[in-house]
Amino acid sequence: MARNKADLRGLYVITEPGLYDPIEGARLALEGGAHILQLRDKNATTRRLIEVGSALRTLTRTYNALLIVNDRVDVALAVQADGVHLGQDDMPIALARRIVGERMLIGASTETVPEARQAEQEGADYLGVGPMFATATKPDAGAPVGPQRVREIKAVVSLPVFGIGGITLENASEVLSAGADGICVISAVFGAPDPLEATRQFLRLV
Ligand code: 3NM
Repeated sequence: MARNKADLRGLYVITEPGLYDPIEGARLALEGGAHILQLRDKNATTRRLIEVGSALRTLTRTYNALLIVNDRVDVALAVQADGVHLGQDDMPIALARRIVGERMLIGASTETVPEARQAEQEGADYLGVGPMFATATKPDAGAPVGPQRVREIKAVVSLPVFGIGGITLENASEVLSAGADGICVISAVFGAPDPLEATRQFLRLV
């Protein structure tokens, strides 16, 4: 499955069932040009994750985009995703690597420079760094770390870095100017009146 790591840049859109139907939302984001799509649903059953993930696998192949599954190594393998994204409380990266092998991408959520260094040492392929700004989408996210954190992390790791958290059309350029290889967005796309148009506008920035 795994694709070239050079694909790890650009616009990374994450599903949020509370805001938009994940399959229809994914179709709009991909039509708008999103490069990477993540299946994220903290409440779905395993059966439902596999159903939605399989549909997203078909869509992402059609649009030549990467598919990443949040948290769940087993679901990522089951739907033949390109990668799995792991938070600080999920399976340790090195252990996930033993399970998924070298071909699958592993992303890691990091907030601090030590976490970023550690994720790189454990074998992550890319980092999500955030929250960049205040976000209502993830109530348990910590205080915003700001685009400066991207600059600090890019100075010490050699992995692609995506800013995440509270990113909008208005502030995305601050994150990119800090050296981010891409941006992750949820509500700025799926909370927008027209997710397709919102995606197209982000595409002009990345
Ligand atoms: N992870 P929005 S912030 C899923 O900081 C997620 O690691 C974050 O949603 C982190 O684009 C976040 O609507 C929510 O702010 C991002």
